[in-house]
Amino acid sequence: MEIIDLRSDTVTKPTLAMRRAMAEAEVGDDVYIEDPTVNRLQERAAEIFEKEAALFVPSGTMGNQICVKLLTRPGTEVVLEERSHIFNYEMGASAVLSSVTFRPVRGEDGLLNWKMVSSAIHHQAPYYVTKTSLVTLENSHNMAGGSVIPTNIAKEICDEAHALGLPVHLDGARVFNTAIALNEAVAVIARPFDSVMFCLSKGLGAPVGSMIVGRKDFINEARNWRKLLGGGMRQAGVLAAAGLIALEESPEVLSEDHANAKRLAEGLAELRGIKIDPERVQTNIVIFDISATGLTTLQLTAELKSRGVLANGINLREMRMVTHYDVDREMIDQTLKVAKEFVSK
Ligand code: TLP
Repeated sequence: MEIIDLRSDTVTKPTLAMRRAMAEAEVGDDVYIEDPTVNRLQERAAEIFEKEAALFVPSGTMGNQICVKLLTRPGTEVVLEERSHIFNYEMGASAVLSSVTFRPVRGEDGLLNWKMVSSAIHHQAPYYVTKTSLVTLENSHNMAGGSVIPTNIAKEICDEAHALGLPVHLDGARVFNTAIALNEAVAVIARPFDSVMFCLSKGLGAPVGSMIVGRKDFINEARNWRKLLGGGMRQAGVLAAAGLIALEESPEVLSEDHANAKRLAEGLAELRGIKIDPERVQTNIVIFDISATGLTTLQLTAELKSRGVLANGINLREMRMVTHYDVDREMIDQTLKVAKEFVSK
């Protein structure tokens, strides 16, 4: 049975070109900043994002957490969206590493605007109120169905936060998907942010790795923290080689994943009991409510799995399916066929 894995775009396997590049990669010791392939990847990332410098890190989580560490002070608060990855899926790392608390805000479809953010910021509050030190945004927003923040709204949040002396970090794990959806360069999306983390290992298809981009002094500090966290990776050029291919070649094919996600959402919307508005699917993530089917997400996950389709529930009501380059259009149609068997029309 062919397995259709829609659990995440993290499941993508490296392409043949990536594997070849990995085999042939020129390497050195990256802790000495002597791995030519890692250095090249970092230079290219900085160039593409039009930032001063970049750092290759083992994971998106480490990238986000290093930025939170560098942009906050202990005993302060981070304002972010309620469903964001930094808040929900990073093991409370910001509490452990940065001694900060979170002030989550509910966005509309995951989207925050300045009014929502400003109402959560503690700026000129009395001394005994926990002060805000950082705002983070997530674009595209994973658990809000891959929704996208328009650049003017993100820019307003950044500009206003900066006017209060607050930095803004972007969790851009899927910022290349955002760029496709907005038809804008990632550099334009990244411009107003102090730091950006993006992942090579999601839709871009690299086996391992994420990047932080920002100012040179910031990246130098980030390198210290990467080492402290055990992320000094020595001959990491074998990974960076795949990352370079992901960075150069994958962005242009992401639109196929978006078309597949749209098709999937449209098909699911026709099934009785499934609630999803395909119009809201802007990138490669499809989140749908199955509560009216009478099934729990645990039950549907098991049923789909028994027919070769892997997907995850994100709670008892909602399932998430993520498209990526190892899933083609036929597999989407097969997924819909399988779903129809369990959910009456
Ligand atoms: N997301 C994973 C899970 O952890 C939920 C997934 O399957 O989508 N920011 C965002 C927005 C993410 O979606 C993720 C991973 C990360 C950061 C962390 O990246 P990694 O997994 O490399 O630490």
